[in-house]
Amino acid sequence: MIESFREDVLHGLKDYPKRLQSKYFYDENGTALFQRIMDMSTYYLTACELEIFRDKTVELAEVLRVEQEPFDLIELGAGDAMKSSFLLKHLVGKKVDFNYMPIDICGQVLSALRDRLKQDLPGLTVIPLYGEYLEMLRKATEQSDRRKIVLFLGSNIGNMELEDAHGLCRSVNRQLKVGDTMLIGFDLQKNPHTVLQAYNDKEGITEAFNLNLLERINRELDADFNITAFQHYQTYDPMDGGCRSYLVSLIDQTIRIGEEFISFRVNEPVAVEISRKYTALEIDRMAIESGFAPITQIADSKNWFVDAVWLV
Ligand code: AVJ
Repeated sequence: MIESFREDVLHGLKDYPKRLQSKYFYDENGTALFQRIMDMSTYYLTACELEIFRDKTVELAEVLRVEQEPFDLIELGAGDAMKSSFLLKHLVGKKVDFNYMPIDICGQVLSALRDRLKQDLPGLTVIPLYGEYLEMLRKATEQSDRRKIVLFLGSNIGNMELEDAHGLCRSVNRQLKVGDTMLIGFDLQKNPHTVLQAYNDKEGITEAFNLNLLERINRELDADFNITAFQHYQTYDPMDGGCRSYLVSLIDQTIRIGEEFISFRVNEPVAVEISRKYTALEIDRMAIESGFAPITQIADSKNWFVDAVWLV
């Protein structure tokens, strides 16, 4: 994993314009910072999807056809599984026959999740899968023939450019069989101020979250970034739903990464994250173009966020 991190970082920083991949945010520090983001009042996404899972648990269970047992419930990027826990609790309470397979790229997060679920839901079979989405999904499909329900929550799909998001959904679709289901969380386009504020807090938590990527490169790849020489810059374009964050170099500087050197000009931006916002129409289109049948979209009371249910 270290090798591909180094390759991806160097490849992105030698390109023009420079870029880094936001999937590398989530080391132990980054995961803790993301927890703090989820606690911010302006970061509405978590609260919206939590409301859906808390208040519409029965509806979710129904559209996922959980009465068709047994099945494997696979969660891509499970994190602390706060939202899915409402569904897990409901299913365990109804003695539904299923395995829970959380996938995450943060090992600490996965073992903490397994420990918590052992405590809170002792009747649940948990099979943690540590690694990248598609590799681990492959592992899960190889392990058993049971029907699959794949959860991809939290608008994690938003972290991909449109074509990449389509590509991921198509890859997931190819690994699934007729009758399998995918439930996927999308943040909807809304008032642009609301979106921008969620990613541009004055407390600097989002900035620290972004800068942690440079610190992670220092820690893991023997680099010498001075993080005070970079600044977080956030944009939201309501015309295309792209909410993008950049790290801007504040001075002319040359950074060493292992044995390589990368130069930054003053005010040169590095693209680090997209958190794409969707329309309901784009979501259905994505389902169809990646081989799924869109069944329904379940929204929160503000209609800011939806969990879309797609059938293979
Ligand atoms: C974890 C990918 C859903 O894009 O909204 C939060 C990450 N980045 N604030 C998002 C994030 C900046 C978050 N996701």
